[in-house]
Amino acid sequence: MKIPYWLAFILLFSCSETVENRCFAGLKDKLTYYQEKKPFTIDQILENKPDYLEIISLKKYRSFKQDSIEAIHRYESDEAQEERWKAHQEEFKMFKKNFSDQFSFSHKQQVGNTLYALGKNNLGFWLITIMNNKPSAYFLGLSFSHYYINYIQQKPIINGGFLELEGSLVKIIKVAGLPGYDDYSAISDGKLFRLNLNELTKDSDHDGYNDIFEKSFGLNPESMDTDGDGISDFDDLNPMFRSSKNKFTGLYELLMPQYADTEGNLKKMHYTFSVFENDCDYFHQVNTDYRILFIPESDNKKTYYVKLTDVTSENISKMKKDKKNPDRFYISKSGSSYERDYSAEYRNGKWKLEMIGGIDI
Ligand SMILES: [Ca+2]
Ligand SMILES: [Ca+2]
Ligand SMILES: [Ca+2]
Repeated sequence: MKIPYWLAFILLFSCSETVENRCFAGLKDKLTYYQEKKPFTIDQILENKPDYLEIISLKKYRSFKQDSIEAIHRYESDEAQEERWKAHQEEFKMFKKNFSDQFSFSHKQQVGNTLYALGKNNLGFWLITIMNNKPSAYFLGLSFSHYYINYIQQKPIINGGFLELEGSLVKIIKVAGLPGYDDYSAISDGKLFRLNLNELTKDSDHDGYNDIFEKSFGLNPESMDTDGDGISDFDDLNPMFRSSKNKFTGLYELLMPQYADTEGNLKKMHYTFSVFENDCDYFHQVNTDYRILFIPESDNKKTYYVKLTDVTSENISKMKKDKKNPDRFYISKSGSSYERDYSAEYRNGKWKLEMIGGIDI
């Protein structure tokens, strides 16, 4: 099909976004409010499930309700809870030693020289292995918006060449008046999630992150160094974009959450990421002392995984220019329960931040 010249011109023009409009909000820009997405139906989940996942219906199973109620131990005494905590610490000692607090662990199993466990963190589920003292973690790519994995499973999770997890298909229900709080309900109970271990552990570029992880978050599974800055994806604290130093990276660095890291452990935490949804090039170029990933703002640029799964916890907005003072900008920072609005003025090579508003939910 041939397209007329004038149409080609319009298409070209509308596609070429500039740093200017990726980083600075125009006066005409309306505030975008969080829009709740309609949960998937069972059919939609099954149609969209990853290729490497097989979902089998079980005849005998623990229901979502039974499993989630028993996992809470709500009516247990303090002593019993402490006992349970100690036993868990002991059982997962080897995993804590190798991964510190990067995951919550469950489902331990030993096969030959390899220790297995299921790990969960803010990004999702992981298969954790310690093979001859070498620790690894493989991202499952199963969104917790759709997949619930039982806390208690009688059968071993590793069976032949497969990872087999019992659970349910679920949907998230937002609880009114409790922002950031998700409640789940099962839409189909009694499922066995079966993943081929070879596919799950595949790391085509040998950088230490499995292909599923890289594809889920928009890293390059075929390149050890996605942003080409000479630091491998596994060791790069900002693996998606080259870091740089300028006036505006300085502003974003100032607003990013700060974490205490007295022993320099954050660098070693290869599976702990803070995720920001932002298209601004300056934000992408920040220098950071903990791991970060970025998600595109527009839904059609997002990977399938992050489109479905909310992995962000805090966010920083685009900047807004002051009409009169070229050195003054407005910017906000928000989390699930707060927003802070700042006026930022650049004077003598330094940013001066002043809080000008905000809300607590
Ligand atoms: Ca890789
Ligand atoms: Ca890579
Ligand atoms: Ca790199």
